[in-house]
Amino acid sequence: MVHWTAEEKHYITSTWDKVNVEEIGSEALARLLIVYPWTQRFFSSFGNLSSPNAILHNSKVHEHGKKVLTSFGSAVKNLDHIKETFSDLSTLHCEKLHVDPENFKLLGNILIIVLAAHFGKECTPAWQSAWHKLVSAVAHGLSLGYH
Ligand code: HEG
Repeated sequence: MVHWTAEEKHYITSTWDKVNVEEIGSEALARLLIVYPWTQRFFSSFGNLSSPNAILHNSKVHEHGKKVLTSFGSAVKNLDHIKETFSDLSTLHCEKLHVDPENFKLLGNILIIVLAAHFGKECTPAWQSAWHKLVSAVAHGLSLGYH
């Protein structure tokens, strides 16, 4: 189990309380699809992903980004049980969706960049360290069901 200091919990929850999951989630997913275009292959049913502008304004990207970040939020609410929280989703991403778990790390890093862009003043080294620890724990939890 990952151990969290009171300071780390503070950096995570105080920022999370201000996050608009649709805005930040869609921005993070859109940036993933733009910066790492091979990730688009998982979203062939999402329609037009042919340019950065198309991706940023694609309503399915917005919807799915919101879904993913809402789910990410369950880690914030269950910091001491991240593995258990993502065990079903891990199996789903492995067995049904065939998503390479390396992509969870890419999305986590992009999420930190998007959060830093929105909440720049909070982005101290201690804040970054807490958030890196969180996105790594989520990526790890999501990869445990792979075989
Ligand atoms: Mg995944 C579906 C969560 C990263 C590709 N993802 C889902 C769903 C959730 C979720 C909650 C809906 C599951 C359901 O319908 O029961 N995803 C989730 C989290 C994270 C993540 C929490 C990382 C923080 N997902 C992720 C990444 C990719 C991906 C990096 C691919 C690059 N997810 C993916 C696809 C689907 C989901 C292709 C199915 C989309 C659809 O067709 O509706």
